[in-house]
Amino acid sequence: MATGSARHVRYVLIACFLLAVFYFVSNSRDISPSLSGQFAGTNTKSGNAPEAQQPVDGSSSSVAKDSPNQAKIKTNYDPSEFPMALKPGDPGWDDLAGIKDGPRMNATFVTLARNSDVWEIAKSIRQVEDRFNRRYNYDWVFLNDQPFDDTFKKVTTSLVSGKTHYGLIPVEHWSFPEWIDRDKAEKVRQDMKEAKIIYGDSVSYRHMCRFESGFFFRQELMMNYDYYWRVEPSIELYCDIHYDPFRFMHENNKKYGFVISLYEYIETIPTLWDSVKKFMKNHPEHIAAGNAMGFLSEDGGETYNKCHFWSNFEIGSLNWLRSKAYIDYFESLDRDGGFFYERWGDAPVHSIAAALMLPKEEIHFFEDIAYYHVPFTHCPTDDKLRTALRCHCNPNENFDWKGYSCTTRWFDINNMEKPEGWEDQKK
Ligand SMILES: Nc1nc2c(ncn2[C@@H]2O[C@H](COP(=O)(O)OP(=O)(O)OP(=O)(O)O)[C@@H](O)[C@H]2O)c(=O)[nH]1
Ligand SMILES: *[C@@H]1O[C@H](CO)[C@@H](O)[C@H](O)[C@H]1NC(C)=O
Ligand SMILES: [Mg+2]
Repeated sequence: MATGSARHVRYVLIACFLLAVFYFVSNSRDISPSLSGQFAGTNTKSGNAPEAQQPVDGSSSSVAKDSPNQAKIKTNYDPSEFPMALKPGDPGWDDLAGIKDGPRMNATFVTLARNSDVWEIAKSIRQVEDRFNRRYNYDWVFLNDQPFDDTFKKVTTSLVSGKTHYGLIPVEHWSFPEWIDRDKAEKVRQDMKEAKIIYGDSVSYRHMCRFESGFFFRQELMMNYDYYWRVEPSIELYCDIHYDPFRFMHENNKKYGFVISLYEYIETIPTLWDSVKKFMKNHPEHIAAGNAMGFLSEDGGETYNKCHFWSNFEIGSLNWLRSKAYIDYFESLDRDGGFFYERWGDAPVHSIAAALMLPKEEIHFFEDIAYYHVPFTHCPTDDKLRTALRCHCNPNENFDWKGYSCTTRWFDINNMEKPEGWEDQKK
C-alpha cells in the first residue's frame, strides 16, 4: 500500500515536470522573432497552435540572399535566419512536421466559386492543405457573384487552416459594360454554339473570364494582400511543397508563377492580338525591356502563336495586377469588347500581360509544384525529384514536353536547361 502511493506521487511529479517542459518549449517558440506580433483571427483553427503570423509589412531591415536581383528585395526579417529548403538536401528539407516557423508573406489563396462547387473545391482545399498550407496557415478568400450559403462557408472554413473570407462580387464587375451591344453578343453566342466551341454560348463563363482578367485582384477583400495563389475546384496537387512559394516569389522579385502552358483555341480569341497590338502602340511606356515576347510570338510580335500560361493555377503579385500598366491594358482590351464579342479567356489575357509588361526574369515556372486540372497534368520530370517530393502523379502524364505544351518554348527563350529525362516524355 505504502509503495503504491509513493509510486503515484512519483507519476504525478513526472507528469508535472513534463507539462512544465512542454509549456516552456511552446512558449519559447512564441517569443522567437518570427512569431512575435501574431494576430488571432475569428476563423483561425484553435487546434493549430501557434496562430497565424503577422505578414511582412515591406519595411526594410534585411536583404534577401541568393537572389539574382537581390538589391531590389527588402524584407523585415533575415532570410538566412529561416532558410528555405528549395531542393532535396537543403537544410530543413526533412522538416515537414508541425507549423513551420519563420516569416509569413502578405498573401492569400483565392477561389472564385459557386455554391454548387462546394464539394469540388473541398477536394482542392484538402490537397492544398495536406501538401502545403497545414504548416503555413495562409488565409483563403472566396469570391462569388451570388452570396455564399452556410454549407459552403461551413465546409470550406472547416478545411482551411488559415482564416477564411467570403466576398460578394459587385454587379459592375459581373455584367455587360454599357458599351457592349447585347444583340451582337447574343448573335456571337448562337454562332459559337453551332460551331460547338466549348462554353461558346455561355454568358456566365464570359463574365467569369472578364472578372478574372480585370477585377478579382481589386475586390475589397483582396486589397488586404500583396500576393495570391489561385485555386479552382477539382484540382490535384501531387507532391509535397517543402518551402513557401509566396516567400520564394517575394525574395526573388517574381510577379507571376505558372505550372502549365499551352496553345489557346484560336476560335475564342480571333482579334485578341489586334487589340494587344493597339495597346502596345498606344502605351509603349508599359512594355518592359527584356520581356518575354519570344514566348508569345515567332515573328517579333507581328502574330500571336497562341502560347499562354494556364491561369487556373497562378501564384502572383496583386500589386502588379493593380499597377497602372496592367489596368491600362485591361481597360483597353475591355473597350474592344472581345470578352463578349468573342470569348477571350483570362489565361491569354494574363499571360500576354505578364510576357509583355514584365522583364522575363519576373515570371517563374514552378517545376516542383505538381498539378492537375482537367485535362492536363504537370508532374516533375526528374525521377529523383519526384521521389524526394513524395509525388503521386504518373510521370507519363506530364504535359510539359508534349507537342501541345508551350513549356519547351519557355525554357528555350530563357536558355534554361531542361530537367533530366525530358526527351523521353516528348512521346
Ligand atoms: N461564382 C461563380 N463562379 C464561377 C462561375 N463560372 C465559373 N466559376 C468559377 O470560375 C473558375 C473557372 O471556371 P471553370 O468552370 O472551372 O472554367 P474552366 O476551368 O475553363 O473549365 P473546366 O474545364 O470546366 O474547369 C472556377 O473556379 C469556377 O468555380 C459562375 O458563374 N459563378
Ligand atoms: C498587405 O498588403 C496590402 C496591399 O498591398 C497593404 O495594404 C497592407 O498594409 C499589407 N499588410 C501588411 C501587414 O503588410
Ligand atoms: Mg476549372
